[in-house]
Amino acid sequence: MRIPAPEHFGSRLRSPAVAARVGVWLGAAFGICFLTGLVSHYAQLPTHPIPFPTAPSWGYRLTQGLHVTSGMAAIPLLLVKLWSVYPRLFERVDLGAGRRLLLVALERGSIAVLVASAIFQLVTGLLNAAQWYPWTTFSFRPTHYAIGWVTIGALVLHIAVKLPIIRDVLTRNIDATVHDRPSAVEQGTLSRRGLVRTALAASAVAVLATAGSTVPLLRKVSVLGVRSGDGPAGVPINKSAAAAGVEQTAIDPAYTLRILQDGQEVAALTLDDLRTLPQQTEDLPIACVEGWSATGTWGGVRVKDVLAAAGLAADRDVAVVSLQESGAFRSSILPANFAADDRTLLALDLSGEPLDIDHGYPCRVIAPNRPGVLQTKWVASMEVST
Ligand SMILES: Nc1nc2c(c(=O)[nH]1)N[C@H]1C(S)=C(S)[C@@H](COP(=O)(O)O)O[C@H]1N2
Ligand SMILES: [Mo]
Repeated sequence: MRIPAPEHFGSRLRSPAVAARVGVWLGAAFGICFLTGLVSHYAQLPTHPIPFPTAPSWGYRLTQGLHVTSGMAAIPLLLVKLWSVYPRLFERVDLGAGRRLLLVALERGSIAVLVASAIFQLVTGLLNAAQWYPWTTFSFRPTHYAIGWVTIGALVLHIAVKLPIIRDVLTRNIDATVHDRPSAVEQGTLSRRGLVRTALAASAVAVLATAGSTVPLLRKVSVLGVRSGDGPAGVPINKSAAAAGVEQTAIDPAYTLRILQDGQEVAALTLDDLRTLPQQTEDLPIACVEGWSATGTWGGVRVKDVLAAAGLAADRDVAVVSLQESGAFRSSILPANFAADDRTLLALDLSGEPLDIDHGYPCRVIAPNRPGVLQTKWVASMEVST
């Protein structure tokens, strides 16, 4: 088998003029994805050097919707961009003196890192949004976060290295032949402009196919956004009571919510006790890290009122633990500013009805601007440390 050389690739479509134009959109998608990813990561840290805000209540819904959607938008763009530059992979470089060797190694190495990390991010993100977790050897969030930095670093380096060419081709007509391979010839009927438009159209389709999981109006066209609107009271179910192994414990008539302070139980509240406390209603979204979100009308007791009923002030972080006995999402930390917020509820009702067991009966956490993964269901205890 013969290794191909760039001149074996004829199509004029494979040109820096195309790569740069698709690259502008791809860069924007990666930029949005990176920044919103930082927000999501920070929101999920157990402690916050700078408190994560509780307002606006829809903030995380917006940033995480953008995160998943911009990642989806990037997939077709990356494929077209890789296709357009792929012949360069086979370029033989005249290495010459040592300094040139170093430069070439750096350029190629940074592109290898960029391509590998970008593909890793899009594939793991896509699988996560599809709720398919084939990985058992690494945990998603820290890995996706770390590789996110690698990707953005390699991207900034790549743009800096290519800036002269990028500027040159973007200021010229897309059909100008500067920077083209000499072998590039017109083939077929698709024009460069047509290819760029096709890439953008494919990207728009990817957006529409995903965005319906957060934007109710798009639900019908969102073939990938299957989750929104499903589930009891129109709110999707992430993990069912059966999957969490709480079918018995959640409906146990002897259920009490345990309130602890430094490991000591200070109160045990029955469901009736919780119903006797002042009730609040709040419209708040569940915004899953996987990108889907849905607003519910939640009824229940303010967390600060629950703590007050046990004689505790809502001025510390609260550790919330579920009846669920194992699994990564069985507990969460409710930061002090969230515990103190008037809209943060220990929800008992959704849409005026007692919570469905799959939504967290007998009670669950619902707080504004909080990642769905931290909205702990089937709450067994809340603990304050002093
Ligand atoms: N105990 C427990 N609470 C949980 C989870 C879980 O697996 N176990 N999943 C979380 C995630 S990832 C999300 S998005 C929300 C979804 O809530 P819902 O199923 O009521 O829509 O619940 C959260 N609370
Ligand atoms: Mo989630």
